[in-house]
Amino acid sequence: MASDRNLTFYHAVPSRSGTVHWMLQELGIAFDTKLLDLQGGAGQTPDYLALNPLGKVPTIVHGDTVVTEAAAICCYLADAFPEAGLAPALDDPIRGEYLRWLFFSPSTIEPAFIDRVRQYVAQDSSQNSYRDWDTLLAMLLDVVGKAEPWLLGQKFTTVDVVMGATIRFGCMFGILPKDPVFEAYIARIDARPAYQRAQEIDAPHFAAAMAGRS
Ligand SMILES: N[C@@H](CCC(=O)N[C@@H](CS)C(=O)NCC(=O)O)C(=O)O
Repeated sequence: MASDRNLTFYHAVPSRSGTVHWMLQELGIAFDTKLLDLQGGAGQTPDYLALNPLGKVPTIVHGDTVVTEAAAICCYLADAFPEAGLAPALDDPIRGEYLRWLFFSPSTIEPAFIDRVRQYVAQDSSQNSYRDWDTLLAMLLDVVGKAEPWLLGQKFTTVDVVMGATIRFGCMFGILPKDPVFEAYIARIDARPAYQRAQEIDAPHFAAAMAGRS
């Protein structure tokens, strides 16, 4: 396993990299943050594009390994730092369920959110990775409703970071309904010290970004 001393996190506030920041705080490891001014073009420099050709955040560089895509980064970090216990072992039968929900968030929920915001409804639901909105929503309410208290059971895992951040985002922006099932799960996330730490560290950057927008 590579050392945690050589971990650089490319971040911008507010953005999806907040999910990775929360994950890093859950791991409790040392890392360097490079805060990018995306509006100022910091994502489009040749050096950054060599790491992330889309010029987006998040990206991490861990030793010689570069990882982009928020869910992939969280999955990588959980395996790279197993002592934090955020990923089931490779031979644990629950690993299938674990990977399923890690991928479900970016590949199934996020496209549904985008279609919903754009008010796009496909004529043929087989074209959608998420089937259709009502089916997806019922599925999310079912899986989050069964969390006891976390999505894979008693133990908090990376699935709660990735799915939790997505569900939180969906509720915050009114894409998901204000359902008590979602609200109770988000309240459990908000109570986590690691989540609060990430929020506190990002708060001044958030305030500066908001001031710049007004
Ligand atoms: N699929 C990527 C999406 C990353 C993404 O869209 N990042 C946005 C912030 S939320 C970004 O960097 N936007 C700046 C830009 O496009 O210039 C992931 O999940 O990490």
